[in-house]
Amino acid sequence: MLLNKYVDAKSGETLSLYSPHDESLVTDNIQVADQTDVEAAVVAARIAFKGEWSRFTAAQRTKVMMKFADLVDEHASEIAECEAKAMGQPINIATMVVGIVSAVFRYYAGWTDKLNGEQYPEQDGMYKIVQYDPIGVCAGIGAWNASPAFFAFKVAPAVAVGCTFIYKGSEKSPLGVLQFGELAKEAGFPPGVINIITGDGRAGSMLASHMDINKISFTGSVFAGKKVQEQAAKSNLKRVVLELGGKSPSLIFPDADMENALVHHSQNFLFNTGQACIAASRTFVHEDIAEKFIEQLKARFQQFTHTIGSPLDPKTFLGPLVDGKQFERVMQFLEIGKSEAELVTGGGRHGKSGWYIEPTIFLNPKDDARIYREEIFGPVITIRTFKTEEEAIELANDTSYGLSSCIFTSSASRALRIARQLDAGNVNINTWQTLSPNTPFGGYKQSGLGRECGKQGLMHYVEAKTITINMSV
Ligand code: TXE
Repeated sequence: MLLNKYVDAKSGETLSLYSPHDESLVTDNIQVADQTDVEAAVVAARIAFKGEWSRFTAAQRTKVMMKFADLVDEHASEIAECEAKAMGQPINIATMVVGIVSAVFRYYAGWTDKLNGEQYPEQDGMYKIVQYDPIGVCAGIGAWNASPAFFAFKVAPAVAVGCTFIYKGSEKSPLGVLQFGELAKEAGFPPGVINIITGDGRAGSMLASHMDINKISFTGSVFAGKKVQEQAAKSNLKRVVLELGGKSPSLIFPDADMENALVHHSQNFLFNTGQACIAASRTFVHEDIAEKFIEQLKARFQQFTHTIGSPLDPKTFLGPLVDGKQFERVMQFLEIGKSEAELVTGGGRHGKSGWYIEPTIFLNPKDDARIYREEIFGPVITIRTFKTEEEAIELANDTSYGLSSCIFTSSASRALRIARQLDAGNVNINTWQTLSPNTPFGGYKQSGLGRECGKQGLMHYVEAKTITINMSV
């Protein structure tokens, strides 16, 4: 989507998309952007940034952002259907994800006239003002597991402060995001403000290394995230925000509400078929309640097997994995896991067609087990037991990731005592990870760099400028 029009890529190359439900062809016409296409998008974004978009008042930016949010809500079912067809996200979950888009755009539409600067009284004859300028032309690269939401987390704060944007969704779920191009035009965004390109890692790499892009925000694997940061440094040192993977811990104490813990470790863990960076896939349960918890969780996982179905069926809760590559990857982890831990339930393919996996529980993985150390990104949870609070904290923090974490206890003091000691950007007490537009989301350690959502997410799209005035002349 360039200058508010859909255009074919100059590359002439296309990608095909197959349904993860039955491997049927969804489309063979996903355009693959090449350097010429990326260049055209950057030029359009730069012209808009310096031109018409810079003349929009804050109130006018708010107006088009709010209109965009309304249009997204009006077209939620079509957008959700695109996601269900492309990556197999159950239609009800996909519709919920689309709801995040309008919520985030409405939240940031409220910020357009509230990012005030600072003023410092005259000292040593100098009067100082700090103002926040929009960074300029920004780019975003998204993953496939919540494509519309990743678009909103990146584009909404950027346009709210006056930046312009080039967005590339994942080649595994490009269709929903492509709908936003038409809606942005209808909402009143001038040509060049929001540009959407499609393609794979090559197009992403062109964005990360482009000399006239001032900032890039990436959601995806640690491997690709490091490549983006490397390319950003080697090109023009563009600013970088990375939202990467996780292998998040969850601690369950004897005084936890058992039903609440079971719901969160079954239904909420299996949400999106476990394809969530925030999934607490390393569960630690106190030894006093372990046997009962594991027995009941096993029963829940087996019940959820009956919710597996077509992504387009509103009754489906568990859909297929996004594609054959992910399916093979998770199946490999299942086989490896059988030699690294005790298989409690699941452990194989569900059915004979489509990328469906049985909800799986592994118990007591070895400390160096791959299923315990690596992000699997599927409906696969590992469980270990612990005796003391200190041991639980040590186990929880023993990972290269630091995205999310959960604590299940009825003691507020214990919850806060532990929360302070967990190396994670998000700590959830008696609940699962919930994303909210007004609080920062991001990870410690190799789970990322920077934050999205909240004021912190906004500040990544401005540069602070200190103006000093000599009051003696
Ligand atoms: O991610 P990739 P994939 C993890 C999860 C998953 C694994 C692989 O473990 O199994 O990553 O998933 C673009 N320069 N997460 O293959 O490869 C690519 O086109 C610039 C966790 O989907 O990271 C796509 O748009 N861009 C994560 C995006 O990066 C590049 C969600 C993501 O692709 C690039 C997704 C490059 N060198 C996967 N290589 C989360 N945090 O939720 C690829 N891309």
